[in-house]
Amino acid sequence: MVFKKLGKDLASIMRTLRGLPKIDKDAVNAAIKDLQKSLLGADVKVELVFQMTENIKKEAMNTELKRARRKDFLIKLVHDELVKTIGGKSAPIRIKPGKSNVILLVGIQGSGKTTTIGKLARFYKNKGYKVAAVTTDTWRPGAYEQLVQLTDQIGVRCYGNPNEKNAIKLAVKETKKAINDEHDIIIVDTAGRHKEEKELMREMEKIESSLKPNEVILVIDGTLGQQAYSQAEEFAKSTNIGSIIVTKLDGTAKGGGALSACAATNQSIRFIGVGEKLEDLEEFNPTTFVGSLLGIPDIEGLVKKVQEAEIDVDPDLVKRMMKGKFTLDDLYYQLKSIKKVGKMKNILAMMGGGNIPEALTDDAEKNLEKWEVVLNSLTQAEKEDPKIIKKTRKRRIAIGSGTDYTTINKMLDQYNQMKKFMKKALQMQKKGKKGGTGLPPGFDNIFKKFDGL
Ligand SMILES: Nc1nc2c(ncn2[C@@H]2O[C@H](COP(=O)(O)OP(=O)(O)OP(=O)(O)O)[C@@H](O)[C@H]2O)c(=O)[nH]1
Ligand SMILES: [Mg+2]
Repeated sequence: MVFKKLGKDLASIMRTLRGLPKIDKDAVNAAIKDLQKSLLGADVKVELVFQMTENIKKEAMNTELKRARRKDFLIKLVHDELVKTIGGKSAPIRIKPGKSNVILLVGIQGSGKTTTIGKLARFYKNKGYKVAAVTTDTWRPGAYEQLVQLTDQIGVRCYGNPNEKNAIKLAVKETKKAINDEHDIIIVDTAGRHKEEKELMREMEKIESSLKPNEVILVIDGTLGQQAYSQAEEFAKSTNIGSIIVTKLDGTAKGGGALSACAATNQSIRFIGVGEKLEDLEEFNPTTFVGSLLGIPDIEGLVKKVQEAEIDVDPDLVKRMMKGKFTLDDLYYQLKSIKKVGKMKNILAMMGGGNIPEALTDDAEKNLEKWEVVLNSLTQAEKEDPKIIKKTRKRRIAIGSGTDYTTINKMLDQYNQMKKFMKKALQMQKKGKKGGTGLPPGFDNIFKKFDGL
């Protein structure tokens, strides 16, 4: 199993934290100590481990929390630091539709390039693309046969010529053939061995400049651990590395080191190899990956819960909303504020009144820029009472803002929907007030702060 030891250690730290009645300084220190031990055990660089745990320590007790539980907050901190360390956001390979996309794989001898080409070809074929493989390896005995044997298993065509000894000529000629045969994705294998490393790098450089691939992927052996960093640096000097695939993570305890070292080169890790078979390739998504390591199935839910609980609610807006007042300006500024829709959704969710229609908030966020232009053409009276915006006013606004009726109508429509939603929420609260506060817990707390409400 991949990352068996690290996963076991991290899950155990999480279980301990979740079981504690209260998080205090001692609990944080104990968790940090265990975290350091498990990361160092997975070959993550010492400096990196200390930097990560220092960040967690600094924030864990010092951050003033609004509504989130400190326990959840600490788990989120650990999660966020781990995600950051192994690569941040995931980034899949960009495949341009209707074109022949050339992907070039480079890496040192035995890193797993040829095997990974078979795996990638299978991955993309299963997604419905017409895939081809090309070999340009003139050094390894039987390199062509190896790739043919792999691609035959999945019915993917392999281009190559074992009699051609010039790798650059081979690359250009065979890739051209694959393009003429209208393949969507052409994955090109390169040599890992050469008479000397410098020459290998020069060959890679030349192949890259003649093929102009959409993406150059560096294949790195995961068993290298943190040494992966210097290898990635070396390749980056001669080729335009776009991303990395880390292989052999199934048989090593140094996976944490390999992933964090690759992430430190500022390249995205696109896939990981987790076995010798063609199906042993996984798309790499740091968030999901860390989630599974921590052993909390709904870690994303927990992270979101903490984020939402910590969103600042503008007391003035809430006051106005409670009085049934809500202008176009309010809508606009709330959507524009840092957390945008999240913030608005949060306020509305706390007011109760059912689910907020997704389209409402999503469209609003998308159209924000256009709205800004429209709003600049409105009078204050129109902003405060958009009901008065009828046909002639709309005409004036459309001309003044250089937008069209559809944009104006859409904005008004969304405003009306939002207002209707709030009205319903307020009614529900009033009903509830007879028997109790009627306010959901989060809302209750916010309103305790305001006079006269
Ligand atoms: N366990 C495991 N083995 C792998 C993985 N990927 C590749 N291998 C094995 O690693 C060895 C080398 O793989 P190749 O694909 O031939 O490596 P290469 O980079 O093409 O090697 P050269 O062409 O000689 O440079 C083979 O025995 C593969 O089966 C993986 O994710 N897990
Ligand atoms: Mg090979």
